[in-house]
Amino acid sequence: MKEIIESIKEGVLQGDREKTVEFVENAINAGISAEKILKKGMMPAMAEAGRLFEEGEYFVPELLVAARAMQGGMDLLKPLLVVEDVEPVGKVVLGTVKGDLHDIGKNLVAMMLKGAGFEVTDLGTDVDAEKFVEAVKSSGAHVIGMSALLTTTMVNMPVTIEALKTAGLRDKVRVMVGGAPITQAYAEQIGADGFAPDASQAARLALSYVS
Ligand code: B1M
Repeated sequence: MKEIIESIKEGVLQGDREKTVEFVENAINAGISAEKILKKGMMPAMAEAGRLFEEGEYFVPELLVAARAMQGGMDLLKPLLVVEDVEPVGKVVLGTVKGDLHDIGKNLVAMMLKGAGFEVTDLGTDVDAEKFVEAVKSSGAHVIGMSALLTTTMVNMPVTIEALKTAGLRDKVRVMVGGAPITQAYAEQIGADGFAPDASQAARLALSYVS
């Protein structure tokens, strides 16, 4: 099993989408759980890519191909993590905040939420406050989830919270935030209802809002 997991890491780090998909397929066929493939293989590989970027060994193009390889693997894991065709336990509007194009973590959160039985409206990346507010209005969401990966874009989270207040929606929806630079203290500071450090805890937090 260790070898298969190592090959997945290598596939992502080399930005080889085809190989990554092949290695993930091998792992699934070998009976390794989707969660293990993600947590032991793909996520550590992205963390390593980030470290290499910080050290100046990787540049944006390397990060981009690594992200594409990761996404290829995630597409295979999706059906294993998501429960289809069941009555939703609640509705979540999800997006990466304005100015921010990182979506791997947000996509994982979407998968886990769907796996937990939520109907998810995924607004994608670079989502401004108005778009979040409109989506909450039109979907009647119980929870809004905002993701940010940059210290320069996390400041757009409180902007959305203010816009929800202005629209008279703040009391109707729970606000959940996450992403690498986000902490519990920051969530409290900006008046969010909760923070989750990873995708599975995000799903657990959202469930606590609807149960
Ligand atoms: Co960017 N990038 N990037 N990048 N990138 C980081 C975030 C960075 C830390 C790298 C570094 O310097 N070490 C750094 C940010 C520094 C800072 O702000 N302090 C950085 C930078 C600087 C940049 C650019 C500015 C680089 C440039 O152009 N010079 C640029 C900005 C573009 C923009 O957004 N406007 C940029 C671009 C990119 C790419 C496009 C090349 C690519 C993104 C591709 C994509 O997402 N489709 C990319 C990548 C891949 C990364 C790193 C390497 C990996 C991010 C990732 O996908 N991690 C990242 C370094 C790192 O994080 N180690 C980095 C894997 C993912 C599973 O984890 O997203 O943290 P994460 O999600 C976690 C949790 O955070 C949590 O759950 C997930 C795990 O279960 N979570 C939530 C996430 N959202 C949540 C929401 C929730 C709850 C939990 O509730 C709603």
